[in-house]
Amino acid sequence: MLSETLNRALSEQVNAEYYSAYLYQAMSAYADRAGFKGIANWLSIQAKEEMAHGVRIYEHILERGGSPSFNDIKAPPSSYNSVREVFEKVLAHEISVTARINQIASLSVQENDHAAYNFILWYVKEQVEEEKNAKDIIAKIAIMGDNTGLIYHLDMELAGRTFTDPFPVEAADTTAG
Ligand code: OFO
Repeated sequence: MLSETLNRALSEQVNAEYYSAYLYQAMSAYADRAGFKGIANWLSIQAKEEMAHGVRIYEHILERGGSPSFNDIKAPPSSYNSVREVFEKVLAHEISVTARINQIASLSVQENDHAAYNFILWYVKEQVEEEKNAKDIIAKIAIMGDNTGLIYHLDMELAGRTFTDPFPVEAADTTAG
């Protein structure tokens, strides 16, 4: 059974994951309008992944006998000045999400809740990947500078991203993270 504190922290994280989805969908709309369809695709798939992250936490709360709470999801910024700014904001956002996830991991340890700790470790690992992905794209953009032709090359590369369910096994096995 989840403690009230962890129930609240996990419910807030569901909200944060949904906000991440909302944020990346807004960024995707900006990229689409700016003519970068591939970057829009990458961000839209990122938004879908964030929804899946949120749903999985929601499921864990229920599996543990908790009660998910639902709060307002704040509106994300919708205007950006450049693709570089978008990805710098993706990285800054992911760093803030990592801090939230680490806090839940610490809370699980404090409360001696091994199931919650085991569950949240998947997210700890995921955040390493999320930050690395954003950093890699920012590094590429830094090399490209203001060369619009090269940005279109990045656009074509990011057009190739496809959605993969982050929890294909866990969805069938409710004891897994
Ligand atoms: Fe849910 O991983 Fe990004 O925020």
